Amino acid sequence: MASSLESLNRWVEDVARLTEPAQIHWCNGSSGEIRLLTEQMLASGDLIALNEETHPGCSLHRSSPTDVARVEHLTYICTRNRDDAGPNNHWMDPAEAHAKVDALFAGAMRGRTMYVVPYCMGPIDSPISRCGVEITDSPYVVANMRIMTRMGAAALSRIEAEDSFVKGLHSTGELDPDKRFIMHFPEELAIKSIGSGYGGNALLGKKCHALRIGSWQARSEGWLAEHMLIVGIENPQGETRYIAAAFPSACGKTNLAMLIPPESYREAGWKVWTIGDDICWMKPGADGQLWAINPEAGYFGVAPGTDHKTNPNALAMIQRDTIYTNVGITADNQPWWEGLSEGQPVSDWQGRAYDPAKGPAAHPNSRFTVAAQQCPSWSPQAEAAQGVPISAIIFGGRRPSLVPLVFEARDWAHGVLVGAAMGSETTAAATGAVGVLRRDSMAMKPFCGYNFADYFTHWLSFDKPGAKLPKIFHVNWFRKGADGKYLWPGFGENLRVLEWILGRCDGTAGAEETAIGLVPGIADLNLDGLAITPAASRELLGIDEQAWQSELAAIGKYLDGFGARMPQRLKDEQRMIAEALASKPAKSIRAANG
Ligand code: GTP
Ligand code: SPV
Ligand code: MN
Repeated sequence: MASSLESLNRWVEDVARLTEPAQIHWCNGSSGEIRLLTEQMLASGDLIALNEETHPGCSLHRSSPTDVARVEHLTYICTRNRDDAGPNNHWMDPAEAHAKVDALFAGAMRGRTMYVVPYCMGPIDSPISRCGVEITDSPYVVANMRIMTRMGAAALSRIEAEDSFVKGLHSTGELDPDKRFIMHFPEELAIKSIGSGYGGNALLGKKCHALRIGSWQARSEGWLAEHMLIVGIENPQGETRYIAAAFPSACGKTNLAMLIPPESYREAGWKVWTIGDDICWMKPGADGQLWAINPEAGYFGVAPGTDHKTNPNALAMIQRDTIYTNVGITADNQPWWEGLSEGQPVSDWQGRAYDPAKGPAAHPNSRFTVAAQQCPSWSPQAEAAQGVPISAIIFGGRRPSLVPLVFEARDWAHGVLVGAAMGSETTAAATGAVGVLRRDSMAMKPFCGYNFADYFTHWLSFDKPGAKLPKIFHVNWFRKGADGKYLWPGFGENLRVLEWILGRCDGTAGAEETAIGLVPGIADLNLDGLAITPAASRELLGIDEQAWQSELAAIGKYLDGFGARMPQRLKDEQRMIAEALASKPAKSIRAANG
């Protein structure tokens, strides 16, 4: 069998023949290399220097105004059998997809440099990590990949020693939305992305590899590739436990991963340790627990809303050596976005004079790219080859009504249903309408590289003898009162909910049984010092079982939409809850009555 290096060399030659670059640069990831690349981008206007005194080493990139978010309608899973991609994905026949994009790649790199970017997703020495190579003609993508992944010489050595790697081909092409495609070929471990230079469309290690191709590999190899943050919670006794949480895009993962405990918790000795803010790879260990790594080495976080009050750790980590994309700038050249309490924008994200009538200064999906280590709460365990053991898995989304602040699934299979049934309002992280409620199973609707029905079967399969699985919970920070305002203060205060969750894992926290799961009574949550009325807390924890009956009916319909591949076990769970809601009203409203 040909070695990986031979296969890499051959692929680079083939791509060069097709795309006709002026030169080829193999990235080694060194500091000299990135210094030179940054100078070139500052000279070409790809990057704009920011205030060197307040933000040393920081720069701004303005993307094309038609290229500001992931494009789910142009993202395809190309499997030989259409059913393997499932109703949750756009599908194209692999041969047709290759022909379609190869025609766009022909000559696409003329006059440009083609960068060959070897990278490793996860610590270089971790058995859970996987490698890939991205070929791109965007120096901005190279600079981002250098922050977001372990990129360069060490990754190339690992690739040489292994027998496969993910091949990702990217070109910004003409940035024409009509000539834009994000194609995945899981059976070939390949990605072809053209026509976008933005985020998950272009940084192929992230959503394309670590989730879409990763989830496919995970199923065949017995692990999980998930759209989850990983956070360590250290209690006053000095014990740290790890939680993984799946929220859809722009629904609070980065914020929860870096939360700063409320003052009373800090004084008592609680600490929070950040492992990852977007992606989690989990594998059962010899001890039966799920062990997790963050395959990324940096954060590509949402800028708007990041402030001292909401996410002080994030604000602190982005004061130096950060790439900003599509934010506004102040008169003295500092980055600015909506929600930042200091400074005034003079230019908006498109470089126009700031005019509130023309919209926000920063694009709602504007982002920062920063090395993980710069986060004040960064955990050295993020480098641990074996990963960290997961005690609890949390699902959640933006639900303005119905869904309580927190509830616990009775067991693993119920938890899988809770994840599968997740719904959330859409956000600016993807092109399209914002604020529309849609099902987003496990926050993976845009990212699962295969049929959701098979994915749920895979999740269910972890429940086997000897497994010491995490408990599963659902949270909702976004429930609104009659006045349209959030009922829950969120952000740092979310630790109060995490404390209850960990208390449930220990068996020390109380809960009330309802048809939808175990809900804390008001006395089970620590609400000391919170300016929240008893009526609001009752509303936050309350269950309107009539509304839940319609929700369960909608969930049943959603599951049926996947046809014969949908596991019966999940349908049974749905039916059991629907029946319990219909037959046990007295018990299920206990939480609502406090
Ligand atoms: P992706 O990077 O797109 O996957 O997003 P994410 O899940 O990491 O979301 P992020 O933490 O960046 O939060 C997105 C938005 O939600 C920001 O504007 C936050 O201010 C807001 N947000 C985060 N946590 C909370 C919370 O607890 N309560 C409220 N009300 N808003 C929150
Ligand atoms: C998301 O949309 O979930 C993100 C941003 O984390 S992107 O990298 O564009 O996918
Ligand atoms: Mn994300």
